[in-house]
Amino acid sequence: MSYTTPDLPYAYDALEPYIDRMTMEVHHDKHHTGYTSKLNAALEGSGFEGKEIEELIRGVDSLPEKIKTAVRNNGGGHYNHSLFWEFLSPSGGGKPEGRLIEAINSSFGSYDDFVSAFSAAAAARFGSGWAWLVSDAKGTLSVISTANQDNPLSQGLTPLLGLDVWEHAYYLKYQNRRPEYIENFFKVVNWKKSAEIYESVL
Ligand code: MN3
Repeated sequence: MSYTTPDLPYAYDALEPYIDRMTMEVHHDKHHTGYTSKLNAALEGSGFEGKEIEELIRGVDSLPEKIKTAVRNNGGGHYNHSLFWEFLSPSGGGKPEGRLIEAINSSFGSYDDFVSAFSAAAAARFGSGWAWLVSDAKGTLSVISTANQDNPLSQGLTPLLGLDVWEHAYYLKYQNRRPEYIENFFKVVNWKKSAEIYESVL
C-alpha cells in the first residue's frame, strides 16, 4: 500500500487569474508528486508503509530515527499539499458561514482581523513554510505558521486552512511579491472545506 498524489479537484487553469496554470502544473505534478514518491521510497520495508498519513504526522516525534525526517519533510509535503488543493476552489472566496465564522469572530474580533493575522503570519514566515488557521480540541481557533513542511497535527492542532508560502507556490506569477499572492489567495479560498473540517473537530 503506497501513497498517491490525488488529482486536482478542478482544472489546472481554474484558479486564474489568482493562481496561474503553469504554477499549478509544476506545483501539483512535480513538487507534490516528488514528496509522495520520496515518502513511499523512505517507508518501503520500514513496517510503517500504508499507515494513515495523519497518524504518522501526528506522531512524527516518536517515529524511529530512520524514517522521522522523511516523514516530517516528505510525508508533511504530501499531506500539506493534499489539503492545500482542497483549500482552494474556483468558486471560493467570500466569508465562511455557520459555526466557523462565529468562532473566527470570537477568536479574532472579526473576519477582517482574522485575515490580517493570517496574512501577517504568511508574510513573516522567513524562507519556506506555511500559514495556518488551526483549531485545538475544544474548537478554539488560532493562526500559526510552520517551517518547511511541518503540519499543525504534530503540535496537536487541527489545520482548518493552510497557505503554502514556499516560493515554488507563487514565484512564476508573483516573483518576490508574496503579499500580493497572499491577498489573492483569499479570492479562491474554499471555506466550505474549512467549515467541514471544523465541524468534525466539534
Ligand atoms: Mn508547495
